[in-house]
Amino acid sequence: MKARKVVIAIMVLLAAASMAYANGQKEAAPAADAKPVVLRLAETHPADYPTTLGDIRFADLVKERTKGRITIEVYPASQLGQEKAVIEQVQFGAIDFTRVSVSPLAAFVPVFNALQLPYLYRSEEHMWNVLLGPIGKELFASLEPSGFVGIGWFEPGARNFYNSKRVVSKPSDLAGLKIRVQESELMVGMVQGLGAVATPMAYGEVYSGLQTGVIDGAENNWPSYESTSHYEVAKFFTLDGHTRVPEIIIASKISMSRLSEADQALIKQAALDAIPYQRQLWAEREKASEAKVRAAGNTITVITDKAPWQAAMKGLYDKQPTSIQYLIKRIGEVK
Ligand code: BDP
Repeated sequence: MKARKVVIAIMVLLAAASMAYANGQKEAAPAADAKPVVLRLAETHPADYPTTLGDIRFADLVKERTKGRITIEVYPASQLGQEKAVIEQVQFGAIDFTRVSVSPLAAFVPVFNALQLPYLYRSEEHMWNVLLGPIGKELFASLEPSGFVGIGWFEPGARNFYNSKRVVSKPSDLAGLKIRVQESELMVGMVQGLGAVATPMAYGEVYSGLQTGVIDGAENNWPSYESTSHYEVAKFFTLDGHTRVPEIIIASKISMSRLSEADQALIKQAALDAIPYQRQLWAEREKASEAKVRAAGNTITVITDKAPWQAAMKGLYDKQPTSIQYLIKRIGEVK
């Protein structure tokens, strides 16, 4: 009888000890003996641009929350390459993270075209409700088979046409102008629909393209138009707000798979937590850039009636495959 009680007591003690060990292991594993990790993030914009500052906030949060164990080095100003080449390197795990426009990413994962159609969102708020809701999550998941992990979104502002030749106040004014677009088939289609000549080109080549006359114009938001000095060589700006092309932070699936589950979750959370800061900086920079361009005396044409622009781009919607048509419908239903 006594011996049986002793055996039971020992078993209970052993079970308790092994549970305590397991719990301790769970909590201690990521922090205690894991080695320091240094990862790289590629950014196309200069060091003081809102997306770059958002990337740095993300990196700081990761550093702080891992007590310095994981460092993410942010490389601004296309130091690691132009967006398309960087996305390829992220796919191979040669670069760990990048913040890019969804436009070149859609060349790798075409379902992302659904996020960059012209006049898709009713407002900035509508876009954010899409990105942070179920559709945004599904799109993150759709990146994985191609070797990417979606971790965050940043504010892109609305894009507008600009050129060095003339005032553009209706779509037909664009006829024959050579307009640079991002490296995206959809953007080529959009500009062709407007009757202009679409020239896909990396962002970093646009300034010299405008200066040498290889292209007549391009399209972008206020901060990009200003920070690249495109406004100095293409002085006619048309506020038509044709697209909002979300900015996204992606990680390499190869790089992420080398980290513990807990670290992967921490990184994803840090990217989401950097969003409000970037949005705040964006709002400020958008105003500052507009003020600088206006002060420079550029010709700004405000489009109040967007109907002819929307009509010219309708064909693009009709051309989309059913998977995208389905998403467009769901995006329209988001409040
Ligand atoms: C800017 C995006 C940047 C793109 C660029 C472009 O922030 O990621 O590379 O447009 O037009 O607005 O290529």
